[in-house]
Amino acid sequence: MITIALSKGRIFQETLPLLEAAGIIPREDPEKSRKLIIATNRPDVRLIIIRATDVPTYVQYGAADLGVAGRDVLIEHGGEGMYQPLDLNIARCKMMVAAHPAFDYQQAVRQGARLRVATKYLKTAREYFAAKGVHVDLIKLYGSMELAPLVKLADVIVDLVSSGNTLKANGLVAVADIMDISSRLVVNQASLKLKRAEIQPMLDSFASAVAAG
Ligand code: PRT
Ligand code: MG
Repeated sequence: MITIALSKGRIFQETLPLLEAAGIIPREDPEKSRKLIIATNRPDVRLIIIRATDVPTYVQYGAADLGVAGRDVLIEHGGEGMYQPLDLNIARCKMMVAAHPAFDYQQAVRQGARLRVATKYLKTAREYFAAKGVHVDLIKLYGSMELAPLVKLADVIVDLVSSGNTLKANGLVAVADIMDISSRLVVNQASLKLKRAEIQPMLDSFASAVAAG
């Protein structure tokens, strides 16, 4: 049995065509079903539906053989115990620093001010500001980061931006670009050794489907 870990929403939606290219069709739509284990047309392949941030954990411990996770999530997790053989080029967005327009970020950085940064992405934020020599106090949040500068919890946030609508709706502006984000295929290291005969053809199908755009 091959177990593939996916999260609902954009990752599931954008992984579907890649699964199909590998001849894997889910029996149910996880957006409608409450089942956490979803069978496929292939008796030897099943999907598990978990939170996006939990995907690396299931793959690390071999509870899932394969998974799909954002670069943001993989950086925060650390990526131990898994290979990342393929950038699937899906669920694309940017990791950015954003602030209220009344806060002069560039000037604060030039003056060596200590910045209060609210984010879900502590590791990414810590490394980014350390590399720039900017001193920060990091404030961990679990969501709705855009609120933090509005109520003066933080000077800036580090968050993902795709359309930019969320920043705009909350009157914030992007002030720096940290990195491009997309989702990658992750594979448990032991699974690749022990189940290579089943897994390698899937990797090849995913790779050609990604290359075909
Ligand atoms: O939503 P939930 O709390 O269940 O979990 P999650 O946010 O971890 O999962 P999900 O499915 O929302 O995101 C899964 C992966 O999609 C992330 O790990 C990213 O790699 C990728 N991705 C791509 C995004 C976005 N685009 C994105 N725009 N993840 C989140 N967002 C959020 C962003 O945090 C911000 O709140 O959408 C908002 C901004 O979107 P725009 O379009 O208004 O700019
Ligand atoms: Mg989300």
